[in-house]
Amino acid sequence: MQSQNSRFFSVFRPIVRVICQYCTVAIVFILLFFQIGVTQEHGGHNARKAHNTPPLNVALHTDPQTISAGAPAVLTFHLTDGSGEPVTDLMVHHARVLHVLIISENLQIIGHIHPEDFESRDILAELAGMYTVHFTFPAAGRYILAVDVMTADAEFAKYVYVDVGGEAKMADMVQDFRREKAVFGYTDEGGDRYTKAVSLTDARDASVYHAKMVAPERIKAGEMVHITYHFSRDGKSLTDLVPFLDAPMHFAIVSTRLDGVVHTHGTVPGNANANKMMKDPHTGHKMEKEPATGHQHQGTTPEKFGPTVMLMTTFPEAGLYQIFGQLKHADQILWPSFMVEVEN
Ligand SMILES: [Cu+2]
Repeated sequence: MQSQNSRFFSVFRPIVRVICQYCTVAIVFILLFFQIGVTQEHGGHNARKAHNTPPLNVALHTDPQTISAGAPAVLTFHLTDGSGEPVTDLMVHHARVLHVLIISENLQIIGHIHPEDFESRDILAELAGMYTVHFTFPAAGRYILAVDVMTADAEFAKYVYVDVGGEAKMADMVQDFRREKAVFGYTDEGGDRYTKAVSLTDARDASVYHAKMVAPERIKAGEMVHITYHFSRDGKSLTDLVPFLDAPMHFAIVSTRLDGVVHTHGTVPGNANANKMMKDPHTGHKMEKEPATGHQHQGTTPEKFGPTVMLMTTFPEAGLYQIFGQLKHADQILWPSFMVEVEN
């Protein structure tokens, strides 16, 4: 009986061996798959902590090489990795593949543009890591350009400077600590686009809104601050603000040091109506960045909201900061900007 049994198994032994080999290969594949999945997940959420986060370099080429105030300029950002290879795996975040915030050294002029905003967008060049935007700098002087991108590995905020020549001199910086202001609406160029420079003192052909900002009397460096905005027009609170680039409100926070730009987003208080929410793809995204730099994501955006929008942020150092805001009502884009002093 025993010998018959072993003969029986000897017939099946090669088959069993083959099945076992297949099983081993399958298990190895399954383990590898999970390992890769976990690594990517980890990379996405703790990008800055991961040792293998590839560096990203941004070089700016301008045409013309020397930019003059009032003359159109072509700005091409060349994105490369640590070994000089073009970075081509950019992901769309906040409805754009690459965000450029342009802020003048007097903290009075702002631009917020993207390659997608221009009909001349060149996809082939982008595949070689070259992203182009067009901008007319309205006054001579220094500008900081913040470039925000997101890859599968991490989010990056890079800064470059542009020195603009020409006749039109930049106005002196104004220390304006008013907490209520008239805010001008600029007509959207379609698809959340507004490609021109906006000057805080410039109000041509613009409809008038009213913005009130409430900030703590004393703001300390390194401490989380809650700032509240309230928007109205003709004495009536606005309850039909609409999302702008996948957020209730965008912010660019810059100090007089001109050493960086915090690009962050507002939230709508008491935003609990889940049915009316559009999912923010970055909800729950834990940012592991050096303080005071980069793109921060918070919460979800309802289809209609107002009149209140909240900003939660931390100012890294003592100093004078301009908080440029950007939001949308109907087809009007508003740029409510307020100055705060931060102490140690
Ligand atoms: Cu943007």
